[in-house]
Amino acid sequence: MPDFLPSELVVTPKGGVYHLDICPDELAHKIIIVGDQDRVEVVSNYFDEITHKNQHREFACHTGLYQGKEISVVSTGIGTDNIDIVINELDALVNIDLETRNEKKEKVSLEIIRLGTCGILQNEIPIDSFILSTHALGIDNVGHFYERNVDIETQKLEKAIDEGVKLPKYIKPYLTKASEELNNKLDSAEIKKGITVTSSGFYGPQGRRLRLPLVENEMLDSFSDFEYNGHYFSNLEMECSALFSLGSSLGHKTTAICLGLANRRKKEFTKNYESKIIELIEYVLDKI
Ligand code: R1P
Ligand code: URA
Repeated sequence: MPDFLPSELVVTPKGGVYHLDICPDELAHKIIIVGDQDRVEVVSNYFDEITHKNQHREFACHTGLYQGKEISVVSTGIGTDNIDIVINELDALVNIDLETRNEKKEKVSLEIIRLGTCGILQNEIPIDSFILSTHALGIDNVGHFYERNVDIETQKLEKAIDEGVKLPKYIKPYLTKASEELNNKLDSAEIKKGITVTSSGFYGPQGRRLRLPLVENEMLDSFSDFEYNGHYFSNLEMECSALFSLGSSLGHKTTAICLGLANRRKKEFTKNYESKIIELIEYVLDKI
């Protein structure tokens, strides 16, 4: 019997993975993931050559060459529920033989960089900054469905956060670390760094109140005020926790660099999205 039966690992008629509908030979091992499907083409316009293009649902994938580097850019849509699908299917493409349905003996470690947008949690970080995640704190629940392997330092930081931040009582946060190797490639003097909060929504779960009252009104301030051994919360978005948690458990290198659109403390929103996202794309393509 194969390792993975058809109900667990769905393979499409063309031999691709179920939601992404990409085949193994269509994916590079260096991958940029973006939330917005329209951002895929903005990135691949920089490629010297495009070797593969497809889209199924919100998952668009363009693979090509950029200055001799083979890169795929894949859209994830919004949220950690989509990241669960994208990371499992990217891993299956390289580490499971889709024809025999057996796990491969030799494993591939992908480099996966999220190029996204985010809200900012600190007065000192201006809107339009580029923010590199050192860790992600999930206040979603995707990471809780999988066994996690967390190093001692991250466990200590997770405990300090558990004791130091105010969350609705039914939320159990989980902390994971970004790849230091990828962060070293992406870092420079102009880049801000910190812990990224990953929420399960854009409004209430990120402390935004429109017409519905929230059960916890101090959450955002308690993130902004938290500090432990030089670690602080820099930004807030909707994908990093599951990306880092599932990605690292599967043996891949994962990180995220995001454009800060909204400063939630200063109540400011950018007017420069179009030009700044282009700057971020050029920055990432040159660094990876
Ligand atoms: C919310 O507007 C979306 O924007 C951010 C959030 O994580 C969420 O996906 O990232 P992207 O711009 O990459 O989608
Ligand atoms: N993306 C988010 O998830 N939150 C923001 O405030 C801005 C972009």
